[in-house]
Amino acid sequence: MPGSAKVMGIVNVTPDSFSDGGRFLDHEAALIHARRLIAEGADILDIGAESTRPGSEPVSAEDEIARAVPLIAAIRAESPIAISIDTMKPQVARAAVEAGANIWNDVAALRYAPDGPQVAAELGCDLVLMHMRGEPRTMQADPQYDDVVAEVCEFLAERAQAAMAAGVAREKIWLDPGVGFGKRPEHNLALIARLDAVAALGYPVLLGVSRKRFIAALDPSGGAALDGRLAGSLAAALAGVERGAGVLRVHDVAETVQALKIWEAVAAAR
Ligand code: HH2
Repeated sequence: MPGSAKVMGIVNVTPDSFSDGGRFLDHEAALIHARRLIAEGADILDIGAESTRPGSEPVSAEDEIARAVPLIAAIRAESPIAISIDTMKPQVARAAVEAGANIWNDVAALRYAPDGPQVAAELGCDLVLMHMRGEPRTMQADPQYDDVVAEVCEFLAERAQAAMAAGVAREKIWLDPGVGFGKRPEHNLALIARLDAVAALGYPVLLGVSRKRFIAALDPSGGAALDGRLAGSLAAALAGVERGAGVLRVHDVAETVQALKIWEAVAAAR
């Protein structure tokens, strides 16, 4: 139902340092951040151990597991909050679910490895299938679409079918148009504007617009820095909720919770 969106808070554990000391400090900082997002009202925490920013380099499954799993276990030891693992790799998803994660957030929509659909079915957790054109290292090179909304919807419907064909239950599947993943600003805007078309596929819709580059494209002066994109992030998120987004993936949990409260109160006051 439009107007009752959940908030998924982003917790990245992507250290610059690979030394043991660096890893421990990154873990502690991520745990403190997770606690803060829970206190601010997050419904879900999304744990990411591999950056998927445009141009980012891949990380090995072993490194992803070494970063994400201790953090998931530590959060799970102190909170019943829903936890998602943001990974393309089935073996990372498996290790994360064994450590207490409830959701596999897969930006590759089960295309990264041949055993993806099978592992998703075995894990039995909730599953986010996201649209991405290309792969993170090169996806922003020159993305082209004839009809971005129709093409994204067609892709998501096909990936949901592929997941179900492997044994994933229909009610476990969420869809995400993948804002910023192989898309120009006008593609991102069209997808937000027509998010109702994604919602019409009949699955819950997740939307991730927080601090993304299209905000800077529309507001080059204010949005140049990541911390100058909050207002734009909130505006885009609420536009998505109005069109059927059920989950918002965000960095700024407290601000998003407040924006949703006001938006929902206004919607209820009609
Ligand atoms: N965006 C990013 C990562 N994971 N998952 C879903 N389902 N939808 C998204 O839009 C999405 C996602 C962007 O990641 P990155 O640029 O690496 O940075 P951050 O994790 O800080 O948002």
